Amino acid sequence: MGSSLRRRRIVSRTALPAAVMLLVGGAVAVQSGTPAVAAETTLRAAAAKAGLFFGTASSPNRLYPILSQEFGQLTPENDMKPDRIATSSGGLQNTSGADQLVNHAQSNGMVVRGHTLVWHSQAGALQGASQSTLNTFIGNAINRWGSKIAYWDVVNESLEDNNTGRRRNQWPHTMNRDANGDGDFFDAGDTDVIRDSFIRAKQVVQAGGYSTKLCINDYDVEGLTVKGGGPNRKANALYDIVRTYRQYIDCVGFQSHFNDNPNSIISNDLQANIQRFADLGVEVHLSEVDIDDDLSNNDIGAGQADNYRKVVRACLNVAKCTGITVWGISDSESWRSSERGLLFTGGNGNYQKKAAYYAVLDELNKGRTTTPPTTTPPPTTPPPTTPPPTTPPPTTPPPTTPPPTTPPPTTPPPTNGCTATVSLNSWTGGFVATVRVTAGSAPIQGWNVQLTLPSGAAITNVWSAERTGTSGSVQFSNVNYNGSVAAGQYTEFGFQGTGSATGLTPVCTAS
Ligand code: 9MR
Repeated sequence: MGSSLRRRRIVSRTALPAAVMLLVGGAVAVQSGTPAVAAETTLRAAAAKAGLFFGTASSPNRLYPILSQEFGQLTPENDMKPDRIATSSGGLQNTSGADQLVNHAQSNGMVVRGHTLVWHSQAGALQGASQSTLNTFIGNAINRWGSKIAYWDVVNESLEDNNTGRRRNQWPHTMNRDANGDGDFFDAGDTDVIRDSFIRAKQVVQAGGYSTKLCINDYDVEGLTVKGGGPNRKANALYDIVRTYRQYIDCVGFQSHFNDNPNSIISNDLQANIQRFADLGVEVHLSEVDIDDDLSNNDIGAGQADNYRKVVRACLNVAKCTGITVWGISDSESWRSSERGLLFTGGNGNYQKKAAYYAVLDELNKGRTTTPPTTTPPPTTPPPTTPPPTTPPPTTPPPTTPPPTTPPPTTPPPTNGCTATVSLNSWTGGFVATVRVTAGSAPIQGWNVQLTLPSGAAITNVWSAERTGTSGSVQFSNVNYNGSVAAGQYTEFGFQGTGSATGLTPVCTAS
C-alpha cells in the first residue's frame, strides 16, 4: 500500500541519524540501543497503534483514496438513516448507497458504524411509526449487514436541547409512558422507546450471532459541566439511561460537535465524563467530532489545533474510549462549513492538511500515555491517617498472645467493613471526585461514606450514590444497585463540585 511505503521511507530517514551517531560513537551493536520509535504518518495508523480507531463520516460520492489511507473507520453520513432506507412498514429500500459504503469499508479493512436506527429526525416513512414497526425496521437493518457493522447507533439524540435533562417531547418519545408518575421511564410498568428499541436490537444481534455492538448517541453530553460550571443535565440523563439499560447498551457516542453554544463547549471535565461512562463498562466513542475554529464563547478554547489535542487526549487517557470519528474530511464538505471544524481544507478528494490535522496526528502518536485514568485511585496512597473507627483491626490477627477470653483465633471473624479511597480530577475552581468503596473480607449489603469538604468547596452533582449535605461534612450512601459488594470487591460513585477538594479523608461504614 502507498501509505505503508511512505511510512517505511520516513522511518528509515529518521532512523539514519541515530545509526550514524552510534557508528561515530564507536558502538557496534546497533540493536543494543533503544530503537527510535517511528511516528506513524496517518491518523489511521497512529490511532491503531494507540489501540483505537480514527474514522470519518462519508458518502458514496466521496470514496477518494485518502478516505481509507487516513481513516480506519467509516460512518455513513446520511445513507443509513431511516429517510433513506426505511419503508413505512419497517422494510428496507434504497440500500445501494449504504451497501456501497459497507463494501468499500470491508475491502479497505475499515470498521463501520451504522447510523442510525431510531431517531426523531430524518425519519422519512417511519415518522410516527409504532414501536412494533420500529422493531421490524431494527430487525431488517441489523440483519442486512450483520457483523459487517461493528457498531450501530440504535437510538440517536433522544434528549431535549437546552440542558433540561429530559427526553425529547417528539415522536418517537411521545410513545413513552411514566406509569407511576415518578418522573422516569425506567419502571417495569413504563413504556420507553429507548429500552424497547435496545431490547429488540439486542435480540436481533444475539439471534444472528453477530459481533455488532449497540450504541446510544447524543450531542451536548460531552462534559460534566456546561459553560459557567453548572451540571450538564443532559449528560447526567444519558448516564442514567446507560446505567439503567446497561445490559442492552454496549457503547455510547458523544457526538462532540463543539461550538459556541454554551452546552457544546470543550469543558475541562471531558475526560472525567468519558471515564464515568467507561466505568459502567461501555465503550465510549467521540462519534461526530468537529470543532469550530473560533470558539470565542468557549471556556477554555485556545485555537482549533489545541482544542483538537485536548479532545483527542481526553479520549486517549481513558482505556475504554475506543474510537474517534470526525464528521467529514474537509471543511468545505462539512454540514457546518462556515465553522471550518475539520482537519482538512480543499474538496473533491484534493485535500490539504490543517494545523489541527498535525495536532491530532501528534497526539495520537503519543499514545495512551502514562497518565493514569482519573478515576483509578492512586495505589500508593495510604489510607487516611485516622483509620475508620468502626473498621476492625487489620486482617492479620495478633499472632502471639491472643487475649484469653476471645474465641479461638484459628478462624478470625470476617470483617464486615469497608474502606474508601478518593481520586480527584481538579481544575481551577472545580473538581470531580471518584470514590471507591471496597468491601472487607466479608460481603456488605450497604455502605455509607462520610467526608469533610474543605471550606469553600461545595457539591453540585452526584452519581451512583445518595447524598446528604453539600458542604462541610457530607454523607453518601449506596443506591439500590450498588449496595451489595462481595468480599474484597469494590464499587464506585462520584461527585462534582466547585472550589478545591484536596486532602479528603473518607470514612466508610458498612451494613
Ligand atoms: O452531516 C449530516 C448532514 O449532511 C445532514 O444534512 C443532516 C441532516 O439532519 O445530518 C447531518 O448529520 C447529523 C447526524 O446524523 C446526527 N448528529 C448531528 C449531525 C450533524 O447535523
